[in-house]
Amino acid sequence: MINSHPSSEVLIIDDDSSVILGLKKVLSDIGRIKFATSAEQAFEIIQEGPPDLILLDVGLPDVSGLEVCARLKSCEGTKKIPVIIITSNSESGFEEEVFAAGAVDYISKPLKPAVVLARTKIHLAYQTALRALVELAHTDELTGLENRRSFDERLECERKRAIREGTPLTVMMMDVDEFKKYNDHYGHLKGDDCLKSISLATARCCQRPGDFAARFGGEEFALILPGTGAEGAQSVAETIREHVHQLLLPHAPNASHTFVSLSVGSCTLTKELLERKEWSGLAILQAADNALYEAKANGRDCYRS
Ligand code: GH3
Ligand code: MG
Ligand code: MG
Ligand code: MG
Repeated sequence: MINSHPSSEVLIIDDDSSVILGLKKVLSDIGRIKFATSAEQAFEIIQEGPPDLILLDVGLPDVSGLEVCARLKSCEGTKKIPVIIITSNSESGFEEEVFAAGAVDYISKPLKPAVVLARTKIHLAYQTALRALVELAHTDELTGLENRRSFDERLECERKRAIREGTPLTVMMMDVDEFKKYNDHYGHLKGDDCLKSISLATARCCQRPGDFAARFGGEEFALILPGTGAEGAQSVAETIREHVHQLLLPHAPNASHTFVSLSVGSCTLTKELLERKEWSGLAILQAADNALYEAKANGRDCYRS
């Protein structure tokens, strides 16, 4: 079984301080325990940083625990935090209400320490496994960059944001020049090392908050640069190309350039372009890819937009 993360954080929300003290003792080995005695206090704590799990008493002084749970589940920033309801209510129909509010489980009062510990551990371990799975599904194995799936999701999100907020958006495609020759000369393992070095150099050049770098596939990389106009895009492209030049990776003897280089193409959507027509993610990618094709046709090792 997968264990919970050792630094898991559990928030206990209960107005009965003896329950909080008891739970703190039972859960002390799991990680950090925070507590709140009212819903208001709980929301303040959650806003500071979402916990990994919430143990939530139904009978709170200000609002019902079920209402708190429903509120957490309706909010984007908190809906993924698992909530276990603590209750002394054994009326029929209550179980249904607990799950309808979005809780993952419930524990009956009087609390049995072993049961609380077991259920908490199970849900934390599930959370840890889920997080690992999501990360795995979004990461390129070879380079550690985001993968194509992750790129598609982010592009859709940033495309909508750019339309909503009228801010520019740049998408950049980068392709290693004559990489087939590199592989043929040095072999695939050295080719892989080369792709890793280029990824690292690329990631180092995309440090602005919101910048996003992915391995698009094969020897192609793609960037999403929200809030970046044409001038900024050119600067990023030239910086990355320069960093890759500085790696001084000798290319195959039959390649046209002495060192490994990148061709880069980009598409910048300004407010005006976004207003003129509906841009799908595919159309943006196509425009960036056309620019990349132009860079290739222009002799490679250059940038086109
Ligand atoms: P161009 O300048 O026109 O882009 O030429 P190119 O040789 O780079 O383009 P082409 O599409 O003909 O070849 C891409 C090469 O990239 C072929 C493929 O073996 C190599 N490649 C793709 N993915 C990987 C990978 O994960 N590892 C390694 N080592 N090579 C890869
Ligand atoms: Mg209570
Ligand atoms: Mg290619
Ligand atoms: Mg190539």
